[in-house]
Amino acid sequence: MKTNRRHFMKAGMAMSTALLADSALAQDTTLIPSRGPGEMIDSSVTYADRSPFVKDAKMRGSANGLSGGGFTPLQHSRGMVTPSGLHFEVHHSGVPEIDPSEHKLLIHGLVDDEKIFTMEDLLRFPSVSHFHFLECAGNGMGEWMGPRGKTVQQTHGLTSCSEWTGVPLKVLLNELGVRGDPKWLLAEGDDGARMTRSIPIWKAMDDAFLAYAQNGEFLRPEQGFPLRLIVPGFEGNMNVKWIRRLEVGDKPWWTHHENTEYADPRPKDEIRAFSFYMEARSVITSPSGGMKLNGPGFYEISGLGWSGAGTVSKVEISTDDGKTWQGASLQGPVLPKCHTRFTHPWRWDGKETTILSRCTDDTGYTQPTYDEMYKLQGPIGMMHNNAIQKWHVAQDGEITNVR
Ligand SMILES: Nc1nc2c(c(=O)[nH]1)N[C@H]1C(S)=C(S)[C@@H](COP(=O)(O)O)O[C@H]1N2
Ligand SMILES: [Mo]
Repeated sequence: MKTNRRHFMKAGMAMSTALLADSALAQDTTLIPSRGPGEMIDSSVTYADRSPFVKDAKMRGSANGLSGGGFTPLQHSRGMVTPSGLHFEVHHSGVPEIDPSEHKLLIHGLVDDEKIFTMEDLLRFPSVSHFHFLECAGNGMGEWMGPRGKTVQQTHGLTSCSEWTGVPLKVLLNELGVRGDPKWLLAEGDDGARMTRSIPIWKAMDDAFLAYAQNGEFLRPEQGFPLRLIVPGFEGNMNVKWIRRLEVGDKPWWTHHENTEYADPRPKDEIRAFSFYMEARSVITSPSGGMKLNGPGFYEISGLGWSGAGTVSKVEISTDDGKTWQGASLQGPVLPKCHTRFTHPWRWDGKETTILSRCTDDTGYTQPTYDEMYKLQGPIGMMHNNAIQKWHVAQDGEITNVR
């Protein structure tokens, strides 16, 4: 690390001296700013686009009729925020078109006052803004049986991170007054799938909120416009989009998704329902599958760590297939239930190797290996795959998924 920094500083100093002197470099007219005015400001543009030179960061769709969505191109990600237009999507029955002036939210069940809220009503309540990751429990599902995805977009692209703004559930529930012995809250979406999930009331009263905005603007239709539930750190499926109904009750509803897809197999024919937490996980996004290193030398290893149970406390990197580990730098901000960017300086010697990362959160939990996951879930587990990801570096610099 020290030698790298010194190397950079030397190079930087050499550069500034060269610019000061009347050197050949300074004579190079291509370095002298001599550009005329740029394009005129187009007043008809209402939403600006990216540079035409930025072509690679694209969503990868996996549409399969109405059920499907898109994967975030994590290999091109920088920092911790996902641009709204690159946020992954999972829809069980397509994306409904909802006019916010007609959208309503019913809150009923074990409350003193049942009530229907319009969007206008909800926008008048005290709001919060929080950065949180959102991850589908099926992220990396295809990797259970072996390395399948070529790129990190394919292996890990069902996680994204946004700043979400909305009204805390506790504010609304306190406004209506809960009665009896409330234990659970049912959330129902207004799409064809009528996605319905039971949420424990303690979580509703803790940090769950109804979001109407994402990264400073109203939600994208695909993210649940005009209103969605954000249940920080819990499996993506519980973050019900296009939400239209909340019911307070004293037991879970055992809805379709709770009984089937989102229950996890356990040894001895057991099933774990209500997994809730997306546990600590990390992945190296650069260099990652499908990339090629351009010869030996310095590379920055960069990636993302996150935990639905709390805050990332450390990410460790191995550049020798797990024999030795070193702590990565956390770029910050390091926030709870949020993507955390890590970096690690690496000098590749040009030899074949395997690079991997593992994340530990502030509960003390460390991301497991595939062997450890198999013991827990069996080889046919599907959901909640948070195992350590390995990228193989070939002698020619080619990076491949060996997971
Ligand atoms: N109403 C509704 N809510 C939904 C879904 C859906 O199909 N309908 N998909 C769920 C699933 S499985 C996930 S992983 C997240 C994905 O949220 P995103 O599309 O905003 O990334 O939304 C959840 N909420
Ligand atoms: Mo999901």
